Amino acid sequence: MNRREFLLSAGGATGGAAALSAAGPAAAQETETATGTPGGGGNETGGGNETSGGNETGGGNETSGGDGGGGGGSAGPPDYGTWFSNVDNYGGETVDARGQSEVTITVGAEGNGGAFAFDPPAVHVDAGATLVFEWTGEGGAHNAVGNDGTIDSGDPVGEAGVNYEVAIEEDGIYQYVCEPHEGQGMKGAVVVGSDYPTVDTSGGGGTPVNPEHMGVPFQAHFVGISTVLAILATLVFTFFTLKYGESANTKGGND
Ligand SMILES: [Cu+2]
Repeated sequence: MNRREFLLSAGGATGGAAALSAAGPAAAQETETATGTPGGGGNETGGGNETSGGNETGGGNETSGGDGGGGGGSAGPPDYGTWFSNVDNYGGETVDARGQSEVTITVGAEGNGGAFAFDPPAVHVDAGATLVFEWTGEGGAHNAVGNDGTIDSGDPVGEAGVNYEVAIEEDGIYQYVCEPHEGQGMKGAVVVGSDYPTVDTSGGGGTPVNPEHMGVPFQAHFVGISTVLAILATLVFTFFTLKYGESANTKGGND
């Protein structure tokens, strides 16, 4: 073999090696591409973004925050509890009648499967405003009776007209029913003044809670105390070992 043939063959071998090495990464790339496709399936791990829907579970934390701050809220809507759960003509609205000295509530309005409704079912008035209960004459005999006696029109009556008036001086929420039609959902509520139970909508940020009242057993603090003591013991032991202890690398100290 002469030098030229050697160079040619060597070049061919080099070229072959280059081709191999070129094919190698290419194959590797195809492998990576093939891996990339399942990786695209891994984009369905992006379906794990629905784990961010789990953040709405964190919204559930806001619910618990709402529970914590329930007492302190002042700007939320009136808290009727479950009072209106069976009242068809209540749609979540409290009619704002503040600033009016007289507020009319219709008795025997359409609703709850007949003329079995108070209208508006929920109304907000100033303290001392006169509530004028006006009967439509429909739906039979009605009355308006609260469980604390503040609102009490007496026995049910059927005649149309203003059959009852009352002015409430004390702030609060006053719930009342029509006794003959309470079962149909003929119920109402009057919010008086500015001092009344509210639904806290702030979603957390309530009054800071004393950690000792958060349900953590006091014994849990001993875990932290023990940890600190253990660290201190280690530091003291290290100090005395370094200052007075012997080392395999020393030959009897300074003497
Ligand atoms: Cu009634």
